Amino acid sequence: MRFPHDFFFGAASAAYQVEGAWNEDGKGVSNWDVFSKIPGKTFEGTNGDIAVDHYHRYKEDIRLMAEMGLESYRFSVAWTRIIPDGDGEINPQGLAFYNALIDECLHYGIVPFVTLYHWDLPQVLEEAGGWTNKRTVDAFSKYATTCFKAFGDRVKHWITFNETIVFCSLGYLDGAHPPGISHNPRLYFQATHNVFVAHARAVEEYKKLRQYGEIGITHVFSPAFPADGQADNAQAADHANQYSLAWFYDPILKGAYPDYVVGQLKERGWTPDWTAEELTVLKWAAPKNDFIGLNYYQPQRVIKHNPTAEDKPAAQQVIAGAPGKVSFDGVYKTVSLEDKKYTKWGWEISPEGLLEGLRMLRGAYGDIKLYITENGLGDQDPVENGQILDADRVEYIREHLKAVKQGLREGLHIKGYYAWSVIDLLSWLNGFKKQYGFIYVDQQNNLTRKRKLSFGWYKQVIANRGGE
Ligand code: BGP
Repeated sequence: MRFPHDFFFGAASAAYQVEGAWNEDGKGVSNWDVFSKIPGKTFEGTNGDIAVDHYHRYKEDIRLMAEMGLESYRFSVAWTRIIPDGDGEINPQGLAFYNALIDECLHYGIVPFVTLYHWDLPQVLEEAGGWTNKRTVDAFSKYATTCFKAFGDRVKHWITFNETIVFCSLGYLDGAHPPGISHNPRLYFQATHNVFVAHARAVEEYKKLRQYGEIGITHVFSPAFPADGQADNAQAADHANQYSLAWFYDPILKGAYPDYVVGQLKERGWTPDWTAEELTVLKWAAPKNDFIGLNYYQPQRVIKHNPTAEDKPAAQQVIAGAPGKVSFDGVYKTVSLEDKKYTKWGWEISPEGLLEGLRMLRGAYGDIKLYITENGLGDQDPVENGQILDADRVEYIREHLKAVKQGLREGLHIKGYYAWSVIDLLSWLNGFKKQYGFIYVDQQNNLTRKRKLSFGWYKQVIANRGGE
């Protein structure tokens, strides 16, 4: 079986991780521009001031993507280029950059898939409370509408937010992302709710414009499975799925929050400040979502945890991170299992987890339209005689594509696969040490681009529509 002709073989990036040019052409300052410069916050003090200089080298990068046969490029827009102070004046130079980027993609027949928010919030809004302040929701509406109007004639695929669970949990439970707050579940849930409302409003705005494209959201997809057959652990996995899956997917797809979590929040005093009008907007927008984007890296293996004095208050299990953390309410814990394979960063490699998770998702939400918007191997790639021989990445993507293929055989509506990442880029907390790209960026030699082994391999996959 080959992949259908309307299935996109793509790859992804995000503005802060690739663009650089952090203060050029009228761009405003983002929360990451500030946060990454606080000593000790990022790996060896790396930041996105230059990143991989995609802002200046996008033409070369897109030419390489075209050579690879890439069908679609998922990238994000930096809010601070479009509206530098968050909700004030529009910056024409910011619009010009993305117009040029989009046109360059279209010139080669590469379909642009645009994420509006991949974590770089205007600093002015962050200082006013970020996603916990409803002013940010209004500001996002204005920003999103500006993008739809400016680019919507050529961009027909929109993702509002990337991984709400990650930027909210790392921002308000773990303190590892801006605004750097730890152990505050009340703010965490408030921020997630505000993001869902901002998403719903953007869907509303987009549909009003009648641009006849599609709009959705990208969530982390890290389904939880019990570590073994014990009933307690099965219950703990259910609990994990309620908090890390249902809390995020239900308001988008069902237009209402899961009763179980709502009850728990009430008991603990963590219920967000939500209005009847906001809850109605969620309900209204739910059936208008065109798709859900899934970022799949690994499943969660879960056991029940009995909190002790030492580990409370516990940090949030960060979904995209390595196992070993206790959930923020202390109820469960994620573990590594001896019979599983892990990356150098301790992320489980499990194509089966993707397939099983997809089946679980269908059970909960029916036959929805899906894109795999991120999946890939973070590695320190082996360089031999100047060649980047990332055979492990080839193996990783090959196996995950097989799982996607099996999902298609079973009738799932998966419409595309975006490898993370198209090019080596800045990892938020791991700097340039951890690479994901098909295109290598030589940090020692003026950021020169080189094709990796995986580049030629993915090219073949695309040319043969999934046959090798
Ligand atoms: C996802 C993010 C990406 C990317 C990826 C890999 O959570 O959407 O932006 O960073 O994870 O993460 P890392 O760089 O931490 O390995």
